[in-house]
Amino acid sequence: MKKIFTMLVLILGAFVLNAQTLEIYEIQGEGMTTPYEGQTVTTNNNIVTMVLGNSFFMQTPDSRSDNNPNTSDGIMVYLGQTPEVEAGDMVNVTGTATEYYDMTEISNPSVTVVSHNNPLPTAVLWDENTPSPNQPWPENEIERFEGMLVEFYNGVAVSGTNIHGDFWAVAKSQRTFREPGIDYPHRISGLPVFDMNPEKFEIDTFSSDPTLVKGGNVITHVKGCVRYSFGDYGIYPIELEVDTDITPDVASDQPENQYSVGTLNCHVLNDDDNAVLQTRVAKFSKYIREVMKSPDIIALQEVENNNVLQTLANKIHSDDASLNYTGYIIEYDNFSGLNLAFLVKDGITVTDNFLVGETATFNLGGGTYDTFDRPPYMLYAQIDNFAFRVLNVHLRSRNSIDDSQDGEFVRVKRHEQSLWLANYLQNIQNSNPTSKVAIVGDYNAFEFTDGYVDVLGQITGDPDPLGALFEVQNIVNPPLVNLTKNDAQANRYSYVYEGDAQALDHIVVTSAFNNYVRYFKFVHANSDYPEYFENDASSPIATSDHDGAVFRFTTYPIGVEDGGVLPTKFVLNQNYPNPFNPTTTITYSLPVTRGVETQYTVSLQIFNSLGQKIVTLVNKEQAPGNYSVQFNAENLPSGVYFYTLRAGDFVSTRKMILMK
Ligand SMILES: [Ca+2]
Ligand SMILES: [Ca+2]
Ligand SMILES: [Ca+2]
Ligand SMILES: [Ca+2]
Repeated sequence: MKKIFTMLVLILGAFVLNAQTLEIYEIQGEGMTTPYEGQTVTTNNNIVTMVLGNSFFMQTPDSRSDNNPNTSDGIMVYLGQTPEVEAGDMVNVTGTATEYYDMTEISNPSVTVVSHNNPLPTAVLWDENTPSPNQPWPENEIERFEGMLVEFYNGVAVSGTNIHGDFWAVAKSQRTFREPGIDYPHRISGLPVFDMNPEKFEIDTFSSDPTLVKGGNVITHVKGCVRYSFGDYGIYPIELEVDTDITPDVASDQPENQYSVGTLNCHVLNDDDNAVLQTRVAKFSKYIREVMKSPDIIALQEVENNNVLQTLANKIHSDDASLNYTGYIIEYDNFSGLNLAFLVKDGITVTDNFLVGETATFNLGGGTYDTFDRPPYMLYAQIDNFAFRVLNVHLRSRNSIDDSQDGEFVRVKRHEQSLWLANYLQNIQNSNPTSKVAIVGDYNAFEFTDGYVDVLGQITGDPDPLGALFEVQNIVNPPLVNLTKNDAQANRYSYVYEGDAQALDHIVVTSAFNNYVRYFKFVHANSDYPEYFENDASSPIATSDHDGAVFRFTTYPIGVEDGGVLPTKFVLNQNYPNPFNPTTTITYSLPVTRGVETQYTVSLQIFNSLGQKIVTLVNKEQAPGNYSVQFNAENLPSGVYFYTLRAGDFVSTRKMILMK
C-alpha cells in the first residue's frame, strides 16, 4: 500500500513539473480561483488584447472559444517588465498559474510571438442586466469575465475620477443611489435591505494620463479587459468614449429679496500645516462664492478652531471685498478636535449662539454615554424684524453600524440623538408654533430609513413607511419638512460612497418656516468630481468630500391662494355672490412691505344696519397674502349688512345684501 502511494506521488509530481497545454478557459475554470494554482501551464495561439506597463491580457480566438458563459476566455500575463508584444499578436505562453490577490494570472512566463495583426476576439456585451443588479448575486457574476474583453454602450459614470485615475460606472443609463435599508447581506426580518448596487464596477484609466469625469457623465462606449483589484472588479479600457464635462453644478444667483442659509461639511479643515490651510481656504472661498453663491449664513462642520474660521472669512473678503462674514465657533472638547461653526454675512443680526445637548446622556449595558460628541450649535438670527434660528448638527456616522461588537452602540447612539433632537424641536414648536427653525448640517443619515434607525423620520416626525429597528416615536407634530425631498431625485446627494450617491447632509425646516422657503438645492463640485483638483487653489472642485446645500427664503410667506404672487397693497374686495343666500365669500389682501414687520393683527367683523356686531370671522395674526373667508347667514334675517377689515392701521368697510 505504502509503495503504491509513493508511486502515485511521484507520478503526480512529474505531471505538475511538466507544463500542461491548456486553453485559457480551462486555466480560469468556472470557480473563483484557477484549478491549476501554482502549476506550470502552457497555452498556445491566443490573441494579445491589451498591453499594460509590465503585463498583457490575452484571449482565446473566437473560433476556439468554449462558448461557456461561466468560464473566462481571457487572462492576464504578468512579466514584471515591459512586454515585447502588441495587441493583435498571436502568442504562446508558458508560466505559473497564479492567484495574485484573487486575480488569476500567468506569472514568470516565457512568451513566443507566433504572428501579428490578428483580429481581436469579440468582446462580451454588458448591459443593464449584466452585471446583475439583483441580489443574491452568483459568486462568479463578474469573475466569469475576469481577464476577458467586454464592452457596453450608453452607461454612466457613478463617481468622479479618483487620484488613481479610476471611476465607478454602470453599464446602464440609471445612476446608482444608496437605497433604503440595511446593507446586504445583513438582514432583519420585516425590515428593508439595501442590495449594495452590485452592478457597479470601476473603469481604470491611468493616473499618469487620467480621464477626468464626474458622476452622471454618459459613457457612450467602453471596451476593455476585466481586472480584479482590492476587492473590486474593473475594466482597463482600450476604447473609451465618455463625457468629460466637469463643470460644477452651482446654485442660481440669489434674487434681491431673498435670504439664504447653506451647509457644508469641510472634511477636517485644520491649521496643522499652514501651506495646506492656505490652499484649502482658497478653495473654500471659491466653493462658497462660486458654487454656493455666498449664502447669508453658512453652517460648517469639521472646522478645527477659530483661527481656521477667521482665516477663511478673511480669504473670502480678500477675494471679494463686498463679502463680510463674521465667524462663530464654540470650540468644544471632543476626540476629533473638530467643531461646528457659522459664517454670517453683514446684514444678518445674530442675537444669540450656544451649544445644546452637551449634558445629554444615554444608558446602554450598564454604561452611561454622551448623546453628542459634537453638540448641536444654535444660532439666533434676525433680518429686520424677521427672526429665525439655525441649528447646526453633525450626528454620529454609520461607521461600524453592522458590526457584531460595536454595531449596537452605534445604532443606539444614532437613535438617542434623533430622539433628543425630536424632543428639543417639539419643545420649540410647543412654546411657539410660529418658530422658524432650520436644522442644517451633516446628519450622517439618509432622507429614508437605513433599516436600523430612521434618523430623519424621527427628527422630522415624518417616518419612512418602510420602518426601522427602532420604531419612530410620535414626538414631532406638525412634522418638519426635509427640503432634500424638494430637490429632483437625480440631484438628491451630497456624498458618494463607492459609486452610491446619497444625501447625508440635509436642511430641515419647521412647517412655520417652510411657508417662506423659495429655493433648495444641493450644489455639486465635490462629492462626485475628480479628486485631482484637491491641491489646486484655483479650482472649487474637490474642496471637500461632501457637497453643500443651500436654501433661500423671503421674509414674507408664500401666498396660499395666489400661486405665490404676493399683493403689494391692502384690498378688501366686494363679497361674492352679492346679494347672497345664505353664504357668501369675502376676500382680502395683506401686502408685502420690505423691511417692516410682516405679521398683521387682522380682524374681519360683520355688522347689521344698526351698527351692531353680528360675528367676528377673523381675529388673528396673519402674514402677507391673499385670504378668502366664507360667511354663512342662514340664521340671520334678510337685509343690509356691513363687513369691516382691520389690519394694522388699515380699515375698510363694505356693504352686502342678504336676500332670502
Ligand atoms: Ca468561456
Ligand atoms: Ca478572481
Ligand atoms: Ca479567475
Ligand atoms: Ca440597487
